[in-house]
Amino acid sequence: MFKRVLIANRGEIALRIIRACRELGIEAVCVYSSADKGGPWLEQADRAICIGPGPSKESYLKIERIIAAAEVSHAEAIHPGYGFLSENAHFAEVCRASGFEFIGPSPEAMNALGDKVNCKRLARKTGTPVFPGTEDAIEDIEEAVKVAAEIQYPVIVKARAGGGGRGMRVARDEAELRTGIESARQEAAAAFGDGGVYVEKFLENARHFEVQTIGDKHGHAVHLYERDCSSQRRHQKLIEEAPAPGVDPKKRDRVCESAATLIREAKYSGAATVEFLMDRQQNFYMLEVNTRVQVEHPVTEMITGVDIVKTGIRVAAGEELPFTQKDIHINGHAIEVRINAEDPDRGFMPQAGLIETYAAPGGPGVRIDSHARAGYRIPPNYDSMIGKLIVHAPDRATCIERLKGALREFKIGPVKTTIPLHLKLLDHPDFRAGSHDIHYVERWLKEIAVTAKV
Ligand code: MV4
Repeated sequence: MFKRVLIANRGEIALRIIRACRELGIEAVCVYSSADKGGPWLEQADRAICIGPGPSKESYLKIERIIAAAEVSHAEAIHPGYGFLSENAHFAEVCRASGFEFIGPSPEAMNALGDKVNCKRLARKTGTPVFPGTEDAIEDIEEAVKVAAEIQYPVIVKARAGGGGRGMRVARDEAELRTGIESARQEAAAAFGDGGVYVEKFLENARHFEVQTIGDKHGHAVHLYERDCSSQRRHQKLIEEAPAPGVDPKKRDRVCESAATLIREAKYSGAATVEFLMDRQQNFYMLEVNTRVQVEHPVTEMITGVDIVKTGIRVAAGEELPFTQKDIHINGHAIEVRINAEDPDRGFMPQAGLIETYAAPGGPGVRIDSHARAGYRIPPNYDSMIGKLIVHAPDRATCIERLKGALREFKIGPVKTTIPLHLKLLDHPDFRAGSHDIHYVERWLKEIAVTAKV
């Protein structure tokens, strides 16, 4: 096992990784920007090294500075967390070339799954369900027009290098397809330096179903079942839960096993998430693979009992997965809400500044992953998530009630947070019925904005 790991991240995920390191007897070295000086998680690290000023581009995204910090601290491995450099294959490559283990997939596996055209090709081969559409990136617009006519409109144009909703265009007829390909190409070239786009069938009113998987360097890979992440606004998830409500157990097993097969065939080691959309008939279509540990990994930890972060470190150190598929079972239900320092009444405006009041809930099945506390000043430079509240209970109905109780106990001020919003969302009839889709939050926000005006 590693003696010392460098954490190339900040906030709650840095703290989560520190905790995992501690349990494994590993020393944790944190890098931080000057905007994060005095950050509460840094107190828990064995060492903290300032790598630059507040803007991420000059600190958490500066590869040379992170490698230099790993060198001076004699770390053996680098954990990227999520965001920042976590899905950057070049960074994974530089870590390897500099003699540090990257805690995550090899650059080869990251490229094989991170490129959506390659990923879809491998998925077709392994029997992971995908949307019908063009098999390669579009070379000839007339070919794409032909495919769209076959699969029928509406279709969606997507960037092969994209993710999280950037570089996408829905087309409802041939004219929209032609302009959509052009504008998606331009956007993708500017955003990702790769103008490759492809076309597939567009599904309306879907649910977002994502399968947690984990592989080792010995050819083993398992799934840890799924999460439903349909509660989102502008591609920012608000509520995540596991398991997905109302899914047929046979269909669940089939799609989860197909996700494990996909990452096994990619020779993938570490945690990965295979994203799907699910339609009303519970047909599944793969969207993309996230080659990192995700924000919402705790709900999966709660229902499976697997420590995903610790296991990710173990497999990076060359250990075999300490369990096989038959050891993994769903126990109860878990829901996570993201506590963001944002004002939902003012367009979700980020709220930087001093937290004066911070009273956290407790009780059975209540977990908080947060770096925040009273006296913590939220810097303006990074994303607004200041913590996650995760609740576990024997069943979904109890879990929702337990979560509402915990949210009522949670007092944070004077900065505005998403706590009051969550209390309302958890009472939304569609969410309670488990029949919600990826658009219900935005639909509901529009409705209440109209009601507030009259
Ligand atoms: C889609 C889709 C409908 N049909 N693909 C958005 C983010 C990116 N991961 C893929 N996305 C979508 N792809 C097809 N063929 C609808 C979305 C989508 C979405 C997906 C998951 C969660 C929220 C979403 C919000 C809007 C659109």
